Amino acid sequence: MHLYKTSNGNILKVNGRYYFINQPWDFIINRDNLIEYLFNLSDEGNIITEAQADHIISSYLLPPIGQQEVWAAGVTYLKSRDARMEESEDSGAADCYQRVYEATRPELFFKSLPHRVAGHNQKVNIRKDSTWDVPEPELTLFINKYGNIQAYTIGNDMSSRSIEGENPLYLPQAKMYERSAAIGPCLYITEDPISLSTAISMNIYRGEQKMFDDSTTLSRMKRTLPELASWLFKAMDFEHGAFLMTGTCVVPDNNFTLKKNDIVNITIEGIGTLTNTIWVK
Ligand code: DO4
Ligand code: MG
Repeated sequence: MHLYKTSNGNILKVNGRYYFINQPWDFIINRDNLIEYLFNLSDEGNIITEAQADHIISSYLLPPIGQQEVWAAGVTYLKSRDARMEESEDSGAADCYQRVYEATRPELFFKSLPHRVAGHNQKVNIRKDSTWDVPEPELTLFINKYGNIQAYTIGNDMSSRSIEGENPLYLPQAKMYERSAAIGPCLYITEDPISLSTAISMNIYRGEQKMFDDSTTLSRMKRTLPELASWLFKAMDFEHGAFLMTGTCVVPDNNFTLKKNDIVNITIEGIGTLTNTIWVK
């Protein structure tokens, strides 16, 4: 099932039917057995037509986040490890990416407060003091306050490769700035954990021209999703739950950098497509 947050209330899509859910977002999502709760709500529910749902979603959609922090994992795929090692060759720091890829403890970093997060069809930024910028398509987990994964969404971990490549200690500046994180378009809630054969793809358009198009599957991830969630919750409480981007596995060639007005589309099978336009901060 899919849960959309809008400024006109929340919309639940279950088995091709749409329900209007007028409860506060964090109250709905931050619980164990979210799927059961939503099934029960749809039983009692306020059913609406597909046309009504389409209108609300296309006019009033918000990122599917309340008071949660957004965190991110890094170097969880070989592809990401290799890209970081290449970009940090001159700084002499390539080795730290190799070591974190192999270590028991994953790389986890704070990404964004909710008010800086962009949603579907909104702008995300590249920094004007950066010369090499990429989007990072990432499966993103919603983990409730008990540390249990309850839902999935699509994340874009916008990153400056020039700033991180200069020195890994610049990671917070490469990764955290206004609208450097996007999530959406909705939460995807499933009975079973998401399948590792799920496809994740990204394309980038500059005007009519397709600049990049690639896809892979989640099976290439080095770590498990519960493992990443448990590291995040090891020494921190999240009263409202948290979002965790799980690392990138699709990286444009080294000669590619984003430009203003580029359009980035990230698709994860079963969840949908997250589209963002590039802007400059
Ligand atoms: O080490 C830097 C960040 C890595 C990252 O964001 C990723 O692998 O997705
Ligand atoms: Mg990333």
